[in-house]
Amino acid sequence: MTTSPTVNDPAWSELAQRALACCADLAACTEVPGQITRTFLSAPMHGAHARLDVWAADLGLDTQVDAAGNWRATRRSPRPDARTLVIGSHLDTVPNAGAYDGVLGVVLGLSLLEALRATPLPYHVEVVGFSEEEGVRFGVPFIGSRALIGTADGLLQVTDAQGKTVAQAITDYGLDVGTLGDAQLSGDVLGYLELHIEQGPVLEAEARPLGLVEAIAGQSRLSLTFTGKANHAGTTPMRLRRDALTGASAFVLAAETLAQNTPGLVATVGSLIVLPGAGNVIPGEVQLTLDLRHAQDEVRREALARLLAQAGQIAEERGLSWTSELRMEELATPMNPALTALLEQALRAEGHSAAAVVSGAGHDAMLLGQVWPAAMLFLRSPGGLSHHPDEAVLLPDVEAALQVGTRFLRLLAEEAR
Ligand code: HGY
Ligand code: MN
Ligand code: MN
Repeated sequence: MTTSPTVNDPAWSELAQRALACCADLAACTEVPGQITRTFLSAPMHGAHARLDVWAADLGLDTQVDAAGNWRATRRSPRPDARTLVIGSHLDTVPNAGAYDGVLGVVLGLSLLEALRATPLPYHVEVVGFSEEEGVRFGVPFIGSRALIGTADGLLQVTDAQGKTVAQAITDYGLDVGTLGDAQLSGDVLGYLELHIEQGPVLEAEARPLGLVEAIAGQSRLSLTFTGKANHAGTTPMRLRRDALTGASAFVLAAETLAQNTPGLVATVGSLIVLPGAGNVIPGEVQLTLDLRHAQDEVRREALARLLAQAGQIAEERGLSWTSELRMEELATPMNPALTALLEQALRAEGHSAAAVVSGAGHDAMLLGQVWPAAMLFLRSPGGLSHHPDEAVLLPDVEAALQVGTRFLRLLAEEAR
């Protein structure tokens, strides 16, 4: 493509098809054959990086993998004092994931540079594929984007289910954890743009291909343990039991009830481990996770306080002990007004609604947005489905995102001149 395609130019469709083909290609980089599962610095991530390197090389980009495992490709501006626009998303996935959550945002960053291949820009562009946003392997999300804002050091000793630390995972991948500081974005960052599937039902319900993100909901992620007494399932009368699972179940339902009765609050217990886990043994211990989110931090924090009080009450009534650990809290993050206004201008210029949406899903933009101006563009999620192998995206919506994204980069170039 020598110049940017015009609106109905079939080149947009070709570019969008190439992006989707690249997502399909990356889906093959998995820990579990037949599924898409790619966690922090697992072996298949090497394959994902290698595939992206091929496209980046074709675009003449310099690529590297930083000490946090982030894949990074830079297109340098001819302007010596240029600032840097970062375009990115994450390359890790949840277990048995879809092919677009995170990955699409990295690939579309390259697609936008392809669309503007012949257009000199007054700013550098760095496309980043973050190494860990989901928090699956270590129970702590955003390791990759924390490294870019310089706050990943405190995570190096966190351990995974096998007792391996983040630092060891970095070393095992072939990276030098001693250079983690070099991963931090230095210099003059113009801002951060993330394109991502909505992962929810709003755009589809409003028959819109794209959405302008105004803010990202805050979230609390905890692990809780309820401890009772394992005993014989056949000989122990009900009145003498201290069943950790029935207690944990009461807590799970309490979380659901609170969220159902609090507008805008979502509460999820996504993982629950029952020990010792035998059918004829009364559960002695249950370990579970709690994911709590809301667009207003005070509502989320108050809900969390109420749930922890209920956990204590449930435990007391049932003769259980319990512990809880806050694994992560991210505050609700408004997107940057100026950068978002430019994205809104690009949406309108391309004939799209610019009605804003709040993201219930967390994104790397929550971290980058703490330090630099951040903006997000959503693509419609058919069926509102995500974190599921049937997660999808529509070719025309990808074309629309490329047209709006290219327009945004041009508008930003005019501002940056
Ligand atoms: O869980 C989330 O909010 C995101 O998909 N990591
Ligand atoms: Mn996700
Ligand atoms: Mn994501």
